[in-house]
Amino acid sequence: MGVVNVTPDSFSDGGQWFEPEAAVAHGHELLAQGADVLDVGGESTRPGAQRPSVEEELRRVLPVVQALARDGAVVSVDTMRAQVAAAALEAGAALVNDVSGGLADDGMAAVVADAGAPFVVMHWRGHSAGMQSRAVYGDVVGEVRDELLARVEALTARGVRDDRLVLDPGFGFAKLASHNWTLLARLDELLGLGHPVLVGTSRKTFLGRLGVPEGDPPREPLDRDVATAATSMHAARLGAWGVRVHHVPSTLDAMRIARAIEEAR
Ligand code: PMM
Repeated sequence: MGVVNVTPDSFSDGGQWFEPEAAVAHGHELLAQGADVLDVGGESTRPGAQRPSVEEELRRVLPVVQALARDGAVVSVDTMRAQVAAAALEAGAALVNDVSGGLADDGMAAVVADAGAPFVVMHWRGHSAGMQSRAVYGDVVGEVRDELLARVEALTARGVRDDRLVLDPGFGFAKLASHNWTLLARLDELLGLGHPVLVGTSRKTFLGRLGVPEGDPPREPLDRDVATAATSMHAARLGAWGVRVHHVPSTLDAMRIARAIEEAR
């Protein structure tokens, strides 16, 4: 899954593809590089980011979803708002990716249930402002699993089909670096829940801290693609359904290596 952020302020690529034409061109570039799905989002979840209005979010994502879907791309819309999800599905999006797993907007369950669209349910403990104060776990894997399963139960009770749900541990969302590493190490426990799993580690801060002395700033987001390829390859080898990345060629190369090794066994 290649990321198309139509935002002025995303942490790793904010502003680069803010104009619809640039975002559409970037989507085409990701497809040419080998992405299977394009994830179009209009709201940055960076800690401290201001939420755009619904109108502004619609203005950002709809033309991009529409153009890419019309050109034959499988498009996912990255939104926490039911109204944006509904409009994007109408405009040709094939799936909805909600970092709040339906918690941020009570209307989301009905929209995805009615559309019968696949729905990515990410583990979430609240909006970005202050989310790191909620990064408190006894057993991070057990708690993420139980909280995701609670979402599955709530969503299926609202009419979303169980076989439409994709689970995502939500790397970096209310997680400290150690939580992210534990979730990666024990990803098999989430993969065993019977739902496809999406993994989004791309360019996240915990990767930027690798090999950097304590107290120094993390590496820049654009210098985290090799690390992203490595974590994505790990997830894919364990059986993840998808990996969400900004730089497709590096991760695809890692996937090819994983496959070549597998085939040579
Ligand atoms: N991470 C970001 C945004 N959307 N969606 C899913 N399903 N999983 C993620 O880990 C995730 C996401 C972080 O923001 P970015 O687009 O700026 O990388």
